Amino acid sequence: MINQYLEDYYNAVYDTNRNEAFRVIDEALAKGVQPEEVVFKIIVPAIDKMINALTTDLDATISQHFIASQVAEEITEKMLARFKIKPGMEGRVIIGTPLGDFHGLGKKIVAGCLRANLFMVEDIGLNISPEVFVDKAESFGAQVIGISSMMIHTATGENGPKMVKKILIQRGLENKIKLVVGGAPYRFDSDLYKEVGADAYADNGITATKVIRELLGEVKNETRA
Ligand code: B12
Repeated sequence: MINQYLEDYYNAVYDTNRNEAFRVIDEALAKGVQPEEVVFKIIVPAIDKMINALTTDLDATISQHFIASQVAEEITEKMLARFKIKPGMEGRVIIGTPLGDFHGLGKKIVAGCLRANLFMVEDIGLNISPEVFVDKAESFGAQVIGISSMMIHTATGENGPKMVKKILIQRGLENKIKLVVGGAPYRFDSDLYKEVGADAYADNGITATKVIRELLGEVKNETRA
């Protein structure tokens, strides 16, 4: 039954038909599908499928991905409120784009995937200065800062991840708050994250969840030691 809903939901977002996507989810819930199942068995696999479609299907477009991520985020937020286990169990993450970078879609998808996997996520928006990244991480109690850079200069420049890392070190926070990066430049050079001082990198929302979970494990071990 769930696989049918997944297919219907995916087809709806693929056709950028928001109303139909919401209708499919409402019907699934009415037929007894649990909020957790909606997120993990419909929403997340549909995003995953859309990411694959973008790279393999020449007919898939960025606007389809955009609608898919917006709908996914809205539904995920509604479902999280109905989860039996409350969000935040996995840890706290802030995410944003660095100064000069207004590409917000990748960040939104990663935030949606993390929320769907029980992380407490604060999306701090676009064009964020290094100081604000660290200030917000401290005030939110985040163990991980995520920076999404879509352009080479915002990934490698002095006002991006490099400066965030420098500030973390200056404030003695580098073992308490880990830095993870993502976005187009890192997909072309999978070692670039090390050059910008990040602790890790991930190339999509699903792998981001895995990588951030590992970083949280490191923070817990280092805080215990
Ligand atoms: C859509 C787009 C735009 C839109 C952005 C709309 C929006 N609201 O986001 C608009 C039209 C506004 C735009 C503007 C510009 N763009 Co543009 N844009 C793109 C495009 C086509 C797609 C980016 C995108 O959304 N990808 C889809 C998302 C889902 O994929 P993703 O971002 O990679 O995210 C995934 C992973 O990377 C990962 N991830 C992403 N972030 C993070 C963060 C963390 C922490 C983790 C773990 C993982 C992770 O998970 C995500 C989900 O799967 C790219 C081309 C490309 N192929 O990337 C150019 C591109 C990024 N743009 C480019 C340029 C040059 C510009 C402009 C300067 C153009 C201009 N002359 O005005 C401006 C700059 C604006 C600015 N200052 O930011 C260049 C950058 C070139 C470079 N070498 O630096 C690119 C590569 C196009 C090109 N080939 O020239 N752009």
